[in-house]
Amino acid sequence: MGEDRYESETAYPAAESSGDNCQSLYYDGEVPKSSDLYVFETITTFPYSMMAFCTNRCVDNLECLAVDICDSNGEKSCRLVRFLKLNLTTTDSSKTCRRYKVDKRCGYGRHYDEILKECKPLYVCDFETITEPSCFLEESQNDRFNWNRYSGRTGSTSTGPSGAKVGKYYKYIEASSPRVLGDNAKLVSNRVFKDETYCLSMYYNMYGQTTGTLKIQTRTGNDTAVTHWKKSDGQGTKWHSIELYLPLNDNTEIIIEAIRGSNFYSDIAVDYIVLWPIACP
Ligand SMILES: [Ca+2]
Ligand SMILES: [Ca+2]
Repeated sequence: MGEDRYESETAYPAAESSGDNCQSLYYDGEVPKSSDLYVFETITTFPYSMMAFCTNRCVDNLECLAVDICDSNGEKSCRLVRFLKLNLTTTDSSKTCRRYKVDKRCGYGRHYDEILKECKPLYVCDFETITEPSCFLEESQNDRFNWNRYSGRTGSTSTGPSGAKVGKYYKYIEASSPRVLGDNAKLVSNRVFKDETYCLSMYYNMYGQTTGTLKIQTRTGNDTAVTHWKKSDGQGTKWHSIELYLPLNDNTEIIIEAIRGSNFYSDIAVDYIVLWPIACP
């Protein structure tokens, strides 16, 4: 039923002026109607052409990464979405929206800047490949040990994630011997950033009775590092997400640091770390 209902969208003619705009979105699949998406505008009044209407409000909007066309009980709405969250697929067609992503053909790991009208790097660390050109973080040598790139459940019971949040691989600190209380591992940025607004989004998992601390810092030049976010102790088995405003310039380094707690139940994992060249929601 869900599929058929939406087929009729093509019957709504795009407005004359928006024909080209509609071409810049492509159908990406179904997503749940209710979710923790960052919807920054929802339009419930159904205009003569929902698709064209929504598209017009999305194109030339730096924040708009997708338009969702939703339909429940014959009532249509659309929502403009930024910060696309992952793992949204659902099999319940009564609770889905059709997602149209903005298609600027910048290629993987790049983002179209609607203001500058150019493709810019979208910094992504997904850890799916050992060499990851889009990743802006690397292992620090200025700490006690390195993060592990890993897939599946970590070696110790009752600590660590059961698998990656996105894809197959993630990075984590292995808290077992020889690690001791206070041992730290840092991921540090290896790029020069522009003096612009950035938002860092990240999934993290801090499962374990004796979990230590995970923090996100920036350091400008030789200044003391500034802590922007910090979490300590066990946070349950689930992956959590954060979005964090980071003030960056061409002299700023990003530091993601995990610190081992009092016992080996202290695996800390991260996945799908993205640095967005736009403001946080
Ligand atoms: Ca991953
Ligand atoms: Ca290290």
